[in-house]
Amino acid sequence: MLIEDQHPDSKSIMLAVLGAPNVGKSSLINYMLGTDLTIVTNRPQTTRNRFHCILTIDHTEIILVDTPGLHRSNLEFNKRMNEQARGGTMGADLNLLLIDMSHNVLPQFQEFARQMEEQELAETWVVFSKLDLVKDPSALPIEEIMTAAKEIVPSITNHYLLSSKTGDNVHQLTGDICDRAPESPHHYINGDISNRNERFFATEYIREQAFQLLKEEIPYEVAVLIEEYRDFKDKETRENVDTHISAAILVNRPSQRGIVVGKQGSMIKEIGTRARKKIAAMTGGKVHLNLHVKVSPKWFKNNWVLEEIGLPRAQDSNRVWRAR
Ligand SMILES: Nc1nc2c(ncn2[C@@H]2O[C@H](COP(=O)(O)OP(=O)(O)O)[C@@H](O)[C@H]2O)c(=O)[nH]1
Ligand SMILES: [Mg+2]
Repeated sequence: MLIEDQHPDSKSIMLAVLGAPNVGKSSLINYMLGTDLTIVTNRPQTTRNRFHCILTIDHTEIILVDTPGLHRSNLEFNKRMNEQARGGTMGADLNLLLIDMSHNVLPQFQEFARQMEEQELAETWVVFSKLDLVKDPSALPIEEIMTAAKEIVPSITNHYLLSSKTGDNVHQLTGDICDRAPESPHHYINGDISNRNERFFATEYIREQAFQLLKEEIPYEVAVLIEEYRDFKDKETRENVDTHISAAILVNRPSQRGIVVGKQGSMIKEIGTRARKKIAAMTGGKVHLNLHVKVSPKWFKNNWVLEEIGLPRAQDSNRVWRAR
């Protein structure tokens, strides 16, 4: 959708934010937006869906597409996440390929090229992330690395070294993105920061806390389904005063129920308390959050659940009966 009657200097650019799990894609987006919109944890594969985050600077609209990190897998669930990641490059004017500087960098380019298969990519800027973790960045043979990288990913034209923790060099990147943006009407109303609604982010914030608080493999076997989401508005001001949310935390195995509930309900209470704070910061009103745990064996193979959490069938989905 295009918004009519726009300023003649309007510019708009869409960027796909790409890279392996845990390289710092969501952190960079949050830093650029200036809010903790998209969820960040110290575990790989936290982001499961792709969505738009929007930042407007003067008359320039920057649409950042957060994507799950690409990773090799034959599991249906992972195939659908990979599809979300690959689909993020469609329609993008520019790709930001994040490479974690605190690890060996060239294999990350190779893995990216393998994952993208033969897909044609728009112009790609490399973002070497986590600069703060590198002791002596000037000792890195960046020019050599870039020459090798361009052979692996030919769409690369430019590169940045930055940290989303300290903010070093992020403004330089943001400025260059603004300069690169083509003249175009805006796609979102000024003030919108995402194409996903508060209900989507509510599930994300619950999942974020589950990811942070639960140990080992359990977070990966957790999904969050909203069962009820109701806003109550003030009769006069029409402002949100109260949001009532009921959500189920799905687990794969009966033994996981007790772990998510915790001793005398302490774990689920903690997840709820932390998530509620983040949701309330988003809605600006009071939030009543009711969480319960539901055992749903192999939910990650269940098409209904996958659709419900925003992962429709992928091109290479296992099911032969997929809808065309
Ligand atoms: N030290 C440091 N850590 C970072 C930086 N960017 C991200 N991280 C951490 O790396 C982890 C993964 O970040 P996240 O943004 O979720 O990565 P994503 O999976 O690519 O979206 C989190 O623990 C972040 O706090 C950075 O610039 N410096
Ligand atoms: Mg992420």
